[in-house]
Amino acid sequence: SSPDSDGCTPELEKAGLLNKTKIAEGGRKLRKNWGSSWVVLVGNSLVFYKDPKSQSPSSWKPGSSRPESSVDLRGAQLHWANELSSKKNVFKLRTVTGNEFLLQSETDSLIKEWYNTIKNVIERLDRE
Ligand code: I3S
Repeated sequence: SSPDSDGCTPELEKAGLLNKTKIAEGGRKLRKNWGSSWVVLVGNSLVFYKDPKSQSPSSWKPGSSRPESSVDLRGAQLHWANELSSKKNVFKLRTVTGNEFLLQSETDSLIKEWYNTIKNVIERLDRE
């Protein structure tokens, strides 16, 4: 049987490294501060962790690392947003609470996969 036969553990959909900056908090604009982030899409949430490569080996404890932040995808909006950055492959995620994030990758195929996967989750939640 699957490890989640009781259906209580949300399914991990995707995980990987992306460049991230938060550009608004509660509708209030923030100064950009790009950084590399380990991004995990699980259940209805996008969860951000520190880039494991930026951590010293001694501080890296598998399973005990806490998320830096997490985003509820219910009611969120997703748009390509190359006009908002000089970087390529940028999309913007806006939560119902007015938090806005830009996510970016130098790898075209990778950013398209992330965009499509997040879009699918948002659309699934819209139908519920
Ligand atoms: O959209 P902006 O404000 O031109 O974004 C750039 C700046 O935030 C810049 O920081 P400082 O203004 O604090 O020096 C960042 O270093 C850049 O990365 C930002 O632009 P990009 O085009 O990389 O999103």
